[in-house]
Amino acid sequence: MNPLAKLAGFAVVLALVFAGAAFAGSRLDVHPGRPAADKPPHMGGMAAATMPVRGLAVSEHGLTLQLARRTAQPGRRFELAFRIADRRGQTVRDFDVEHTKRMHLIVVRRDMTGFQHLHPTQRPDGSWSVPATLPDAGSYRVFADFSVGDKPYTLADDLTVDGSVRSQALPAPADSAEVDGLRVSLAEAGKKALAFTVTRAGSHVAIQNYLGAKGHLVALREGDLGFLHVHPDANRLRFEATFPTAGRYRLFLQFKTAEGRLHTAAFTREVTR
Ligand SMILES: [Cu+2]
Repeated sequence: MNPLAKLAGFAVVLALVFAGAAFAGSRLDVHPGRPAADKPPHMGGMAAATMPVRGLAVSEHGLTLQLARRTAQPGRRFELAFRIADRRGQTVRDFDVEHTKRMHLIVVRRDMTGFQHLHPTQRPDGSWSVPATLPDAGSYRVFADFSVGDKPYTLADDLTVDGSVRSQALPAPADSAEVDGLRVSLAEAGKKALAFTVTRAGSHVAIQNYLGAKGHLVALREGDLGFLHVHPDANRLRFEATFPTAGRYRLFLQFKTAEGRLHTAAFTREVTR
């Protein structure tokens, strides 16, 4: 969308907000003039285009994620296939290598359980496919994270697993997590960076490279599952991540220990302003 269209759209939204406020004011005795004094938060510096949140849309900047199917059976292995289409509907074939892969696929249920990080293989027609099993029923978010022409994209769509759903509340915020007998702790947690340490029974555990860095981190915002853009550090288990808003985020940290096993530790992080 060009900036003018975006601005026009925003003006319409504002008009609707104010009309709604005026209407609410007439019934609820709220001063209709009040909301105008407070600018919407995203007008205060960071334009929508530069927000470090992606993964909210199926289509962005001319590219569209097209899942081959949007339903699956619980516990039954299936081919999770998709393609990336350009503006003319053609399948995109050329992808940049990012974190040693040309396509990263993140699958997580809407309640942020059942996290999976998959690397699909590209088929001769340019589409992608990976075998997947989703053990539990529910609505899943599927994020395709890739780069085309040096431009990063995270496009997402929903995939539903039929059956009765037992959704789980987001775990309380914590500074450490236990996984596979390891303790993973947040050593540094600022607004722009996160660093972790890994120990076993109090002793430091050596980790080896995973996807060209010391680890891989996916951070999702509670509510809309907004996908944060995160930069890994080549030498340490440290990531540059900017949290765009106050609120709770779920962090999925993946790293490989010396024996080659991949571990995923999940944390809830509360960000205040
Ligand atoms: Cu990946």
